Amino acid sequence: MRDLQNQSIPGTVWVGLDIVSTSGENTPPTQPVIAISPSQPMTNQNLVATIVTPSVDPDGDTVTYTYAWFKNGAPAGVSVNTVPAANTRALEVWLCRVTPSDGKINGPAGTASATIGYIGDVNRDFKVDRQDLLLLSFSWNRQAPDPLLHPLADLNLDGSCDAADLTLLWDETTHGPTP
Ligand SMILES: [Ca+2]
Ligand SMILES: [Ca+2]
Repeated sequence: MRDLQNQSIPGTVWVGLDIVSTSGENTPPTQPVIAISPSQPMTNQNLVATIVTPSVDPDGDTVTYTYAWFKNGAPAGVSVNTVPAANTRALEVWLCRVTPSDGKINGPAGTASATIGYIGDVNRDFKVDRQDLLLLSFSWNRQAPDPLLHPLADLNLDGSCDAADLTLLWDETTHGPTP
């Protein structure tokens, strides 16, 4: 050990000294809890990753997040919180990984995933059939925020279940399953 003039300090001086490190004390932020909205997306809906429970940094540092999306397990090249509906196809599994950072070190990432469903698949069994039409009839002529309006029965996302949704369903089924 040396003093400020770079002279060696005799061991008798520093024996018993407490050495306090001023580096390496940083603690990473905690793992965030992530959700994808909507949780049961149709092919005409954007995917939005939301932070349900933010990361906490024990040192009080400001936490920033980086987003990485994966489609069927492969990097999708999306690094923001939203995936446009045009990028998604039915049956794809999309996962968002959100990594917190305090500017110096990353904390553990939080993830959420959602499977893309067909327009008109109200019961979410990845087929569009008469069972879905029956469920759609229960929501017929209902408007948000009516709790009996099934969110997957509002096919065109305009807040109600009516003839416009049937028209969209007709288009989807006559042109084949929703891509
Ligand atoms: Ca179905
Ligand atoms: Ca509608």
